Amino acid sequence: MHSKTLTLISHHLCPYVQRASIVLSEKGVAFERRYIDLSAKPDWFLRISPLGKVPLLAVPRGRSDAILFESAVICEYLEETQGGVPLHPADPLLRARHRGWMEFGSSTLADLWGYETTTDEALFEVRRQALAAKFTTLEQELDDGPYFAGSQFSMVDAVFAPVFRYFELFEALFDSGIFDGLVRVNAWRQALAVRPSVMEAVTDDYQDRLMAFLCRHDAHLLARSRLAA
Ligand SMILES: N[C@@H](CCC(=O)N[C@@H](CS)C(=O)NCC(=O)O)C(=O)O
Repeated sequence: MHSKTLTLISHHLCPYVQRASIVLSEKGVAFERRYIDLSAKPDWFLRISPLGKVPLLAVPRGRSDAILFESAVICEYLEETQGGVPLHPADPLLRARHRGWMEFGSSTLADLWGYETTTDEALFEVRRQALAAKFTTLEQELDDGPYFAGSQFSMVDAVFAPVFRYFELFEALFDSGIFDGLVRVNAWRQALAVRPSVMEAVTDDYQDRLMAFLCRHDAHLLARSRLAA
């Protein structure tokens, strides 16, 4: 690839892509997007993506771009190289703790994948409980907000905003109880949902695409929503 500006190789539903998009927007960095179909990965993509996954960040450099893979790596690179507001704490100990919570976000996404794709009722319940436990742990970590670390938006917020976005549709379909009584987590969800960088990280048809994804997987979540109707 030979790009003129930073280019984020994307997929419309990918939460890891959204992390990078949010960080780019928060830092006021101009970038382009190139969407790919993960069910029919183009050859040019397979040649440059070591794990065959999005996101990739193509960084203009001489005759051919440097390609970065793995969302956390991309976010850290942007933090180190781009201006704008720092998204990590200056204190090394606090920064290390934030990186731990970013990893906690990835683990939450792994639970979410099972929750949204399984056709099996028992497995769905296991994942529902795992997600409830994750958010209960977060409730204990949060302070007065509105963001993870208080008044300043951080990298941990960029990781959790795409996690919470799933639930804008999922909770409308079926009241899972996952967020019951989690006052701080619920306030955090609301603050993230209206942040411009978060809103701009997906296209307007995001919810339609997510619904189509659930239908393609014949997700148990849809069966629960039919029961609840
Ligand atoms: N650890 C990776 C995870 C990225 C990832 O799982 N991306 C998914 C889409 S959300 C993907 O590209 N999947 C394609 C595949 O596994 O074939 C990161 O943080 O970037």
